[in-house]
Amino acid sequence: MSLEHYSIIESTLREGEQFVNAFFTADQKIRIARLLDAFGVEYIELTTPMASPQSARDVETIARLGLHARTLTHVRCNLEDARRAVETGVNGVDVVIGTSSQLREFSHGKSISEIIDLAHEVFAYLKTQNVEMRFSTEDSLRSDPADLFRVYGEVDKIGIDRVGVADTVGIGNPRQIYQLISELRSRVKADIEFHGHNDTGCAIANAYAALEAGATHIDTSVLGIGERNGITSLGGLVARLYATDASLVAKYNLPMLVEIDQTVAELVGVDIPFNNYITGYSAFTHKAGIHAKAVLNNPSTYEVLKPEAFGLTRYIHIASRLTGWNAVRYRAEQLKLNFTDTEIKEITEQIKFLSDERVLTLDEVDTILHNAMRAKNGEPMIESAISKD
Ligand code: HCA
Ligand code: CU
Repeated sequence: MSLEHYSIIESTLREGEQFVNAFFTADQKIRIARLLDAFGVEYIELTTPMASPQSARDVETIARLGLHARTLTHVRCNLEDARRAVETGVNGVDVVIGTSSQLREFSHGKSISEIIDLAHEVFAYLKTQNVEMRFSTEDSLRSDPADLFRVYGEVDKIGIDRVGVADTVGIGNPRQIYQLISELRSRVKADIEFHGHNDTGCAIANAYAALEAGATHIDTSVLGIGERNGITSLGGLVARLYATDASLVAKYNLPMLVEIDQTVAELVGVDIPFNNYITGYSAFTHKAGIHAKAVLNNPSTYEVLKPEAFGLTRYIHIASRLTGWNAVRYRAEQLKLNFTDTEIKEITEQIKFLSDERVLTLDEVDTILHNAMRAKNGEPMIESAISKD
């Protein structure tokens, strides 16, 4: 298991640009690159300079920012693309070509032998250029394993740095990814990268299985944005690794995730999904009385991620019929209101009763608490939002 020595290849500025709503300007790309760099990702992958003149200028600009992260650009397996990639000044070139029968037939029309010949030509050139070299097989999961291992074996003999497995269509499950990467690990010397799409909800689990099987590099994008519904998300991978062992992600500036997710969400015109890993609206909210009681005693009862590690705080939701008196007492203490347990239990019954009638807000619950204290002290009630209805 190479979990301790993995690197993130952050592809928001390549795969992420393939998300339907992504139209990053040069300034926006620089902003994203700097945020990711400050977070501490090891690599930033950029759209091919062949895409458009502006794309080429943007790769050149970001390659010259002097980031800590190494810059990569992503190109097709041909000499012209490889030359143009090197000219941009990036640290590494990620070469990709489809190996499944679907892509060989309907995309580039090349046989496995022709793919191997092209790879020889491209890497013979790149080897003279002092750049990191990666070769990846698009649609690896639907490729014939015999073809895959033949191609990977050939590029490994050339002495490239990294081979990539790409689940381009999101069809793989963790067991299949584990098997494929384990087999590949036993066959090549090169580092192994995994790139997984999320069409069937397995992208994070697959990336994790890849690491367990010996992969050394994982592709991510912020919020998982990419073609269709995207790939392994940066925050999701971090959450998965943190839950295994917080030291695995100690190298990253975790509190920056919130700003990173918010920035990219805004730039592509979406909200952060409510159920997003770490930064989702409800990620650290506890509601049922039984959960709230235990979390108040010890957060690890229902939290495998510590909100404080990400600069966030947990929230105990009390304005519902599922609430419990421990949670209500906690809220009363926050408001500096002292009740006996019997009183708190009565107030809790009142909250439950009202919640059965309609949705309550936290403000309304606070008013109930304040009024209970006033009643206890013989003071007049404050005007209650509840009675207005
Ligand atoms: C794509 C290409 C790719 C490449 C992945 C890689 C994929 O189809 O847009 O270079 O490893 O998913 O296969 O993103
Ligand atoms: Cu992809």
